[in-house]
Amino acid sequence: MSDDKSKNDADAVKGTGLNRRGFLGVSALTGAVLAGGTALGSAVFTRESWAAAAKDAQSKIHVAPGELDQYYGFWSGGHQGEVRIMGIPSMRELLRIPVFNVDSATGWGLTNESKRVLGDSARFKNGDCHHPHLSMTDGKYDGKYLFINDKANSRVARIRLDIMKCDKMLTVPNVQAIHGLRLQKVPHTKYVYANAEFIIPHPNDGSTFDLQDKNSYTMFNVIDAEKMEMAFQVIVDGNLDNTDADYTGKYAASTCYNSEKATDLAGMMRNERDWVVVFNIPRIEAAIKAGKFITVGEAKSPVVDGRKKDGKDSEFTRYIPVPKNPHGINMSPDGKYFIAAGKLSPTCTIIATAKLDDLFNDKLKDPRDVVVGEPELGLGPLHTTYDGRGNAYTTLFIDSQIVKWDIEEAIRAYTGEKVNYIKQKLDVQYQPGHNHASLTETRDADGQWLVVLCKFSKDRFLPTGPLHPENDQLIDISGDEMKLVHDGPAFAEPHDCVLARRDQIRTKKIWDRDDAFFAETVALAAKDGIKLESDNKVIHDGKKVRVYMTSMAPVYGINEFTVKQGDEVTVTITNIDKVEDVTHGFVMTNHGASMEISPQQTSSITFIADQPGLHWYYCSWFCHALHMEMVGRMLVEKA
Ligand code: RUQ
Ligand code: CUA
Ligand code: CA
Repeated sequence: MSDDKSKNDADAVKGTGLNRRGFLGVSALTGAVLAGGTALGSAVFTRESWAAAAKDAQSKIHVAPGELDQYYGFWSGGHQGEVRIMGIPSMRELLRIPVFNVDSATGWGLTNESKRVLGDSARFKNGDCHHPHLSMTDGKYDGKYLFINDKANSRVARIRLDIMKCDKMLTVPNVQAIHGLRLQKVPHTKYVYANAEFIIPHPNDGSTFDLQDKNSYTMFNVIDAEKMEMAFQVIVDGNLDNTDADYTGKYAASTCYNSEKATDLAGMMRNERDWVVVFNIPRIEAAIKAGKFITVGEAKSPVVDGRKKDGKDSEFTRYIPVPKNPHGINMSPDGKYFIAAGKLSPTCTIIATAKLDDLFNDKLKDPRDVVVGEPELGLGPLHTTYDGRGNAYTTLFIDSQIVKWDIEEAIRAYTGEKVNYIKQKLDVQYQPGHNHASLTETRDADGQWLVVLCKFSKDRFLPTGPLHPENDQLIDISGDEMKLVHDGPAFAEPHDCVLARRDQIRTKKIWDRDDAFFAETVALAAKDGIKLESDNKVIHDGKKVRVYMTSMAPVYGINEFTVKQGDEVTVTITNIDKVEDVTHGFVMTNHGASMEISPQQTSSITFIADQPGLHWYYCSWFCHALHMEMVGRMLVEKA
């Protein structure tokens, strides 16, 4: 098949740097991005050839009406701020989980329960999710949590997978822009590893722009996954981009593209090599236990210094030089290798985890001694994923391709042996960022499906005006050859995704009445002497009015209530329906109040009754033949 073609490409890059896409050198990368990705590689498809391939693929991905998908997909919603649940292989969107955004349907960001989760950061209405990851026990998904970063406002959130709601959120102190996020795999997800991308001065008090000063740095952030509190932070040289963890529980590794500590594009591309930074977690834990840490600013979380001092490594970190502005770093499912993608270099760097102990015990002369391979793959390598059969799949942003390559063969080639480690290059449409093979980041990597998140869709869908959807493509990797089987338009901007087998995710059908998600609301009601499952009562407490009611299709427990203009009204509704899928809503017209109340859930919302008059409230989730009639009225008397 395309082995020869691939080889020619690799040779061409190695040699003259001139091939069919030779006009796009490294310096043109940024140009290509700015020009909206003019570099489409050999992606010359015809409608006819595409249609033929699609017909063959159709049978593979067809999930008939009433049938269920094999896998759950969890997609980041990018700067839309949410997480999306997908079915694979149908690529149908099942549900959205609002996290860092405000959601009108569920009332996320509006209800008291969601505001408690959002905490101080409830003042932000935006977020920028990149990396959703599922908690693990012994390197396998355990179905408990999903964690997601917010680059925009430096947060990390946790989603409970049993109810598919965000239940905790943490603003990481003293850093800017949480980007790379991965989880400890072994023995279990005790820690969330979160990279802060941008270097800032400390204290960041408005007195300087200077990044070269020793008080300007960023940190590697480690969060206690169960408590969702800071465990510790590590000061680093340079900046941090992506991260991953190994299968011993001992090491995490992050890419750094700004070893220059530069402030502009040219400066950030000055060095031929930046770093993969490796963190020795047990050593950091030991230092903190021994009280050998500092704190930064007002935050109480322990901080250790992982920077080099006078050219000497700290005990906590090692800096491995890798080319050039590296981006993704991905642990292979056999636990043997961290593979870092070169981005501005056409290579990936293979780091052997078996050599990391020696690296930290200073038994190696050169940190590059842990590098066992550096295959040339194509232009703009960003992320790598695995099929569990020894193959790696790397996205080539500039080439608009996925390259499939054999890891062990690439390692042999590094020793000088003549092997063609490149197995196939497949055009994708267009400019792929992340890719993700089914269960690839766990011991269960099964090599069935590969999702490719393409940043440009161009001509693949009906035109939608200047703003285009992205294109999330599905590739069958179960055979020897990669086959593109589905195009999926997606709204801004799925950065990354994970796939889990459907038996690994177990959700509740209706809420438990003692669920922690609304426990505080229940406790507040108890103070008013209210039994939420049965009581319908209005309590006037000075300028505060608390309305407690039940909902059961198609009626609210309270049909009308009266308040005074300027009162702060809190409506607390308990859905006493026990029927799966019978969700009610509550919308108070002209007050910006809207929320979901699923079976056996309690939800509450607070607003100011600032407009005298009669205001209808109604159920917003279609629940019954008489759903339209599920209404009530609030009378606001003039102050
Ligand atoms: S990073 S396109 Cu935000 Cu995951 Cu690589
Ligand atoms: Cu209750 Cu619609
Ligand atoms: Ca750089």
